[in-house]
Amino acid sequence: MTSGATYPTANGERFTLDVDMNADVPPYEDYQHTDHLDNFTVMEVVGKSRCHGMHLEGLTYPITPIGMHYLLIHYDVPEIDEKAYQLKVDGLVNNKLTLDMDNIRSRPKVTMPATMECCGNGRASQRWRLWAHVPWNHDAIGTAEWTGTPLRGVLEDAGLRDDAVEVLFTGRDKGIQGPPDGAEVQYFQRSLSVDYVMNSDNDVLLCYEINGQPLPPQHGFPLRLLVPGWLGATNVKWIDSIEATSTRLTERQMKWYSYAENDNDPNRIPCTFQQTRAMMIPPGIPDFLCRFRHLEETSAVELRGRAWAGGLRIEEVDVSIDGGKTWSPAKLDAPFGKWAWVGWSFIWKGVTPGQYTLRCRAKDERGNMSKDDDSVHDYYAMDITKPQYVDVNVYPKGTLAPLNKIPLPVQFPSL
Ligand SMILES: Nc1nc2c(c(=O)[nH]1)N[C@H]1C(S)=C(S)[C@@H](COP(=O)(O)O)O[C@H]1N2
Ligand SMILES: [Mo]
Repeated sequence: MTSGATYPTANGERFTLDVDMNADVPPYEDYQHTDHLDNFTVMEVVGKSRCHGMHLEGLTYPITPIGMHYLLIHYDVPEIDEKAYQLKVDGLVNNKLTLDMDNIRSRPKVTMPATMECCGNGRASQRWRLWAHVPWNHDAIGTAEWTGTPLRGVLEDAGLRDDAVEVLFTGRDKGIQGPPDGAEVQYFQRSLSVDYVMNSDNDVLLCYEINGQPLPPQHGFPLRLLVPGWLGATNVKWIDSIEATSTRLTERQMKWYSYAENDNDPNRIPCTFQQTRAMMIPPGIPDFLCRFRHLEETSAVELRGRAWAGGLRIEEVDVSIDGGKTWSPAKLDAPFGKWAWVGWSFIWKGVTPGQYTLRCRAKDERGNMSKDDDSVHDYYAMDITKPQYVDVNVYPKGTLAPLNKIPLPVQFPSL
């Protein structure tokens, strides 16, 4: 372990394979961060296979098919017998509750589409990644139709006391997490303010269905929290208990999912809402190795994608076909829900042979624009809004006939 590493500055430059394959030293210098885009540690690869992303071609569906929705599971998926399951509601309340699933299902039922995004989405585009987190490409997303009951009703039945300011959610999943010299045994926990969860405009739900199906085990069966518009980690799965407290949790998942300059940063800010972002379906066909995009020259290609901003209206999506030097506005579809992404399309005209880098970015109703600079890069690589780099090779007509040979670029896949 090499210590003394300072806050890493991500230079945001694109990376081409230049690792010395014969070197017998680890290609990263500091213990916690990798220093290239393509030197994923074994830990990251294991994490990324248990926690898969959405296939970006899935952006074509307004509601993501269940198996395509991204997944993030810190420990193990707990096995829960629904018949024996009881949700505990306690802490600073007048009536402690234990509710079974029949009780939960008998309560007012709400269904709504909501886009979920891990705040580490796009982390792999940061040159210095903290390897203790999943190295997401631009794929830790999905939009589902969630069904459940408003959390507010349950808390009203419990009767929050005046000294309750925060609500702590604890999952059934137990594990060990933290820096190697300070890892703790813990249940997955996050907290939210009473003010936020009691405001009916915020649509905080206890969910038991996704896309009209009972939650599958990996998405939180039998009951999970949905805080639409917020970062993924807030949506605690496999809820065991809800506790009203007088203080905000600052440790564990409130600590790991925050903006900070280092592990001990006293000024850390827990992540809240999703950032303003647009993503596109990579056009053409991919190659298996690099996942570059390949297409033949044509008069026009329709580029499509989706954009979202944590519940704010998307005002504009721009597309670039020259790597971000110039941008042109895309056409927006009609929104289909406050908390759901909105579709967009853009006609790329006169697609002639050559190499292109496509990008897209969004602006929300408050004027926030997806940032493309290093200011959004932080220690845990949270809420990176750097637009995708979609590398496209355009060839003369006929080049992509089956069995033709195509030389491949060896470069980090940017999707
Ligand atoms: N109990 C529990 N809840 C959890 C997690 C977890 O590991 N355990 N992961 C969180 C994170 S970081 C994210 S991004 C979302 C992912 O939800 P999904 O797997 O249903 O897409 O769940 C959140 N809820
Ligand atoms: Mo997450």
